[in-house]
Amino acid sequence: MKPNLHNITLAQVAGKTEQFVDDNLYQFAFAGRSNVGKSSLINSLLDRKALAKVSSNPGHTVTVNYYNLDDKLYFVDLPGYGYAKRGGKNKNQLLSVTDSYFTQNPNVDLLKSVIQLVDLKVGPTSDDKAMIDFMNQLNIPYIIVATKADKLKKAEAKKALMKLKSNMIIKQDTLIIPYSAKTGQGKMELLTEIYKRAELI
Ligand SMILES: Nc1nc2c(ncn2[C@@H]2O[C@H](COP(=O)(O)OP(=O)(O)O)[C@@H](O)[C@H]2O)c(=O)[nH]1
Ligand SMILES: [Mg+2]
Repeated sequence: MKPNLHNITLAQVAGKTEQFVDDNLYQFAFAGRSNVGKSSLINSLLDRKALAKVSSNPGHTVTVNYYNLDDKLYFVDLPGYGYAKRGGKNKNQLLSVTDSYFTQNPNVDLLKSVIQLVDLKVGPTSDDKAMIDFMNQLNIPYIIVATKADKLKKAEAKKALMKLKSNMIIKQDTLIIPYSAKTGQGKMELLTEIYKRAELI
């Protein structure tokens, strides 16, 4: 059964390893650089205006946030990476929380997929490539969501998608979904895919 999206709670805010959620629900983690449209994507998927804060201060979140969807699965909002303005100590903390979610998390086997965001127009940045490479190495399944698709004309969007599909760093047969939080493009496809992978439909 699909989750009732009226029943969503921010179940846990984890700033360190010991705070990672420890129960048996499947998890889907959302990863991407700051400003790629991650908060907008989560809000759009869940029909909320401001569940995940659309930040005017990029890179501010240094916690792993767990949204419980009707006790059926978790959406896990990972910190945005790759924002140069927040260098030094903060950047390290940012990387280490995300890193430990994958490497020091006893429940990582419940992670069904990472929803990896890439700006469709911009393409994968060096930080995106590092993240994708990291997932390839750890054998973590992922879906690429190409954000802000509405910013491109149809022909341009098609071209950008082809380019993304042929990007060597992205594992072959990876699902790539163009998305717009503005128009709702890609929303049904992504939600359906998540529910399938969570064995809810
Ligand atoms: N045109 C367009 N703009 C978007 C879309 N998604 C996000 N944005 C804008 O991109 C900026 C960053 O969005 P946000 O969701 O806060 O990104 P985050 O830092 O990755 O969480 C904001 O100004 C959003 O309004 C989209 O689908 N289309
Ligand atoms: Mg955000």
